[in-house]
Amino acid sequence: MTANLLVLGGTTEASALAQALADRGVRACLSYAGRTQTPRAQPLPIRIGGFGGPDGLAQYLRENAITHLVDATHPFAAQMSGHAVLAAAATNVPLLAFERPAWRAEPDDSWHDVPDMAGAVAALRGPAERVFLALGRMHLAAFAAQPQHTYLLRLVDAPTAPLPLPNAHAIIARGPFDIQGDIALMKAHRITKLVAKNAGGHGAAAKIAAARALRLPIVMIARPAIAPRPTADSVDQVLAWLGHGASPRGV
Ligand code: 3Y8
Ligand code: NAP
Repeated sequence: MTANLLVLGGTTEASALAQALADRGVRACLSYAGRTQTPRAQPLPIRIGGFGGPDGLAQYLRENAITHLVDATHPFAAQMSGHAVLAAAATNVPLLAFERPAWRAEPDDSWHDVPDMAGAVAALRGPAERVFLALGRMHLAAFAAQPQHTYLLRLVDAPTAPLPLPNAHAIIARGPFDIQGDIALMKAHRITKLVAKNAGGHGAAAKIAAARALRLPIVMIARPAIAPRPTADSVDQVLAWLGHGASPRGV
């Protein structure tokens, strides 16, 4: 059977997989939700936009004769991942989640682990600080419950509406980021605390290493639970699952 993949993308891992699949001439399409204005150019055909829930995804799989579904979305894209489990089961299309391991605190780190976004908001109770809220755009409004802080925000696209936080400065930047750049950024803004999702991977890790270098405390948001599914944590494991040898680029 000739493979015909649908890769749910939006991460560094998805981009690395897309390159490996293109290098091997594997027929595949990379899917984006349409959260950003100009997603990174890819070496595979892309599609942009939701499917219309799990049934919509199942219909897409059938109509496009998809043979394999790879969920390479971000660990916090829990709804998409849940829909992928349901649609794969409904259509008997094999599913593999390509996900990166969570970050782990090192001995001298000062992490305040919280279970979810509400926990992160609660963790910011207390006197005014200078907080680097490196969560993107979608969850900013929740932090209006802690207006006493001065916030540094990093967004992929320029905001189209006023920011929901009274004292906030937004920089517009798309990762992956680098440690020296994030150290300089946090120093320039006299950051005293970082709030981050436990995204894992390399593309968002710079700020964690930068906070470590500056000995700053981190409010670390744990990943949401996702229904059980087979997982891989490297491009080569995905290629092996597809019946291909290791990628020629060793990615
Ligand atoms: C639309 C696709 C690639 C993928 C690159 C990774 C790395 C750089 C770091 C910080 C944290 C954050 C955010 C982040 C990173 C990678 C990866 C990653 C974090 C793009 C992209 C899409 C998105 C969506 C966007 C969210 C936001 C989250 C910014 C493309 C660039 C904070 C997550 O404005 C918005 O609506 C943005 C929304 C979901 C989280 C949020 O709640 O706001 N990602 N990010 C995907 C789609 O449409 O399907 O534009 O090219 C992809 C990447 N962002 O190919 O190299 O793999 O994680 N993305 C977090 O991790 O906390 C930034 O500033 O340090
Ligand atoms: P989510 O909350 O899990 O999904 C919400 C809805 O968005 C899904 O039900 C689906 O709509 C649509 N969707 C999500 N990902 C999609 C994809 N790759 N292709 C097509 N439709 C998709 O997702 P999210 O957290 O908003 O993340 C959206 C995208 O940003 C994903 O590609 C993810 O990998 C990327 N991303 C997210 C984060 C983050 O922090 N959440 C970080 C980096 C990158 P329907 O129900 O209509 O199908």
